[in-house]
Amino acid sequence: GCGWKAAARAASCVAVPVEVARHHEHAAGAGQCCSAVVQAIEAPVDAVWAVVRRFDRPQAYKNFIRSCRLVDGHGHGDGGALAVGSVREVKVVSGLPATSSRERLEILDDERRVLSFRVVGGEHRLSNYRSVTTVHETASAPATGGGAVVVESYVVDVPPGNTADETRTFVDTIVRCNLQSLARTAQQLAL
Ligand code: A9S
Repeated sequence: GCGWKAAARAASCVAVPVEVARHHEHAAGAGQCCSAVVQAIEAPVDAVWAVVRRFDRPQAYKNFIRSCRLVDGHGHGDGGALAVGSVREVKVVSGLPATSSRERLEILDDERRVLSFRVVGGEHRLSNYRSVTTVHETASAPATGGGAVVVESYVVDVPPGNTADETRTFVDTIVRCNLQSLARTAQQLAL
């Protein structure tokens, strides 16, 4: 069971198709926790998705990431085309209990606007982190040329010495920061 249903209720203005909603239903095993964050964005859905889909450029909106490079898998060495199996290595800004993270692209669905990645290594405390990000269209405000809602859900191991609540608080904070920054980035792009 996961925070997806509560998140969906919070985003009651958006109709999420079942085939997209099911991506947010994480099965958290023993010693894991999961949650979801919802962010409304006053920008066209295409502008938001254009930023989110760039698995090779998370630093475009994730302020905790200093740099990123594709290291492995499909999509590496063929001009950088993004495909499931691509692996990125991100370097983290100082001040966090982490220095790097290695992440594999699990889903990139341009039609339904779904991106998912999984942590496969690195120096940090979020083992087996997996997230799903979906972008949805909302009733458009004419002045802003459209509106979007982003839903980001995740599942992760609870690190040794921490509780599930502490882990959710930590990760929710990072995800909320990322999605607020995504909103600013997409709004700039749409101007
Ligand atoms: O990058 C994301 O989409 C989401 C999160 C929660 C990333 C977390 C992180 O990259 C840090 C920001 C460095 C925090 C990882 C993998 C571990 C951390 O401790």
